[in-house]
Amino acid sequence: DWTDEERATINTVWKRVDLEHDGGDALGRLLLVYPWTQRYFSSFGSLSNAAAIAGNAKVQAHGKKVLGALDNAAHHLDSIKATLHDLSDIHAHRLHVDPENFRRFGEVFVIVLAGKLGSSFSPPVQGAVEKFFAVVVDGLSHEYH
Ligand code: ZNH
Repeated sequence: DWTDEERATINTVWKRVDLEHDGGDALGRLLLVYPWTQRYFSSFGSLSNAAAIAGNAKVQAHGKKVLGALDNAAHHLDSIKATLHDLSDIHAHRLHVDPENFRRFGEVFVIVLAGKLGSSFSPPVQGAVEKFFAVVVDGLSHEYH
């Protein structure tokens, strides 16, 4: 359940998200900081260093796709699990992505946001964003069994 303050905070923060670029930035960080996550993206071409990752159009395009799903979740705070049901099923049974990576993606996304928002990324803002990602990770992990 969300407090009015959490809802307002997530709404405000989400307006600052750049749907075009922030997902690619976060995915790029994931691939660099946790290089073993690159195994899921063997068709993406060179991911050998920061410049290759940043300049990789497939990484950017995939980050945008991921962020589109997060955008949808941010607009359906009361039904995140249902909203992510099909994606959870795909990641569990077709893509076989270790769900631990959803948590890691949340962490790098929080870091991207913190960098953008600077001093307006206050502790309460971080709290609301972390809670949002916890619920998203829970939803994405739901069909793993
Ligand atoms: Zn993921 C895919 C979302 C995380 C891996 N994804 C995907 C998609 C989406 C997503 C929307 C598309 C689907 C279709 O096509 O139908 N993701 C997502 C989200 C998240 C994620 C929301 C979080 C938050 N993923 C992730 C991670 C990983 C992944 C972390 C690893 C590491 N995905 C993936 C893959 C894929 C996907 C591999 C497929 C790709 C291609 O294109 O093939």
